[in-house]
Amino acid sequence: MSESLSQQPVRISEFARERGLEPYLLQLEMDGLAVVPPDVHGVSMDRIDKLTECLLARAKELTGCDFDLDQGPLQPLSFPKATAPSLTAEDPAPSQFLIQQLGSLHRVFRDLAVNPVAVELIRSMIGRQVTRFSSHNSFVKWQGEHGYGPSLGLHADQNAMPLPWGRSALTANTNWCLTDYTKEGGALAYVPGSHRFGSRPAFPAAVSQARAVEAPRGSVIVFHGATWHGAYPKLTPGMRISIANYYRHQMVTSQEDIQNHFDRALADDCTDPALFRELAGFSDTFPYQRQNQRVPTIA
Ligand SMILES: O=C(O)CCC(=O)C(=O)O
Ligand SMILES: [Fe+2]
Repeated sequence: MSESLSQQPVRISEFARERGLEPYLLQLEMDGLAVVPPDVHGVSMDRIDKLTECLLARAKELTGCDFDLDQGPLQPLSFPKATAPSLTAEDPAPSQFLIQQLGSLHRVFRDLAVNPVAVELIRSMIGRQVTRFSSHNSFVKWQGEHGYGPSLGLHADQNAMPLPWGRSALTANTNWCLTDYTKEGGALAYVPGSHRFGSRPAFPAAVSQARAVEAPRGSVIVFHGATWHGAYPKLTPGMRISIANYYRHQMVTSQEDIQNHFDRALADDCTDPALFRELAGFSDTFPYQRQNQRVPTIA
């Protein structure tokens, strides 16, 4: 290594140092994923209870079905028939769905999206000034043999981006565990260090390299957009609930159109409105919706 490279200081922010984030920054660098416990991210277990309660209420609102944390859905559920013919003779019964646009649902979700520790770790991968929200979703799951099938649904969140991928993340994710994550209970699956391959998952090798991310309720799993991940089927009774607050580089399209369609008054109703506005991209130049450059006129 050249002298100038070897002498480059590792820059860790004052905030990261104060909050003891070095081990998590190092693990993100090495493995492309880190599990951060409540005493480090600072979200109380009361808040985790509140988030869970809001999601169970929203699940009922969307489906009409009652959900119980220990039992799962209390009535049988099916998805509306797809218009295209199914690839498999029999679709497995549904055992999960997404609750979307959480930021508009309740202030507790907006507070979570600007959690300073989560945002610091995400910015360490994407870039401090260029990090934006992509989407705020909840994965709601219950017992079911199939899950994502034999592939475990392994993917990199930045799969859609053209190759080659560089070192910095084009997207990065947080999965807040609102229930315990165990392998049998349908934990996230991931391939340690796969973000350094800089490519999409290679099958079938990826499946045998995958590990369960086991983590107690209240933890947040933070991962790089190039990290190969999926999930194990939920084989145990009861529910598995997470919140995926997903972030992007400002030049990457967002999943949810927060920049143009998010209620500004709601954005101001959270623990850090300035940060929320910045991550929402409200003041970004792109995409513009009208002529935004000066035009000369006859002098
Ligand atoms: O928990 C899951 O089922 C998958 C989560 C995931 O892929 C994500 O949040 O990007
Ligand atoms: Fe993903």
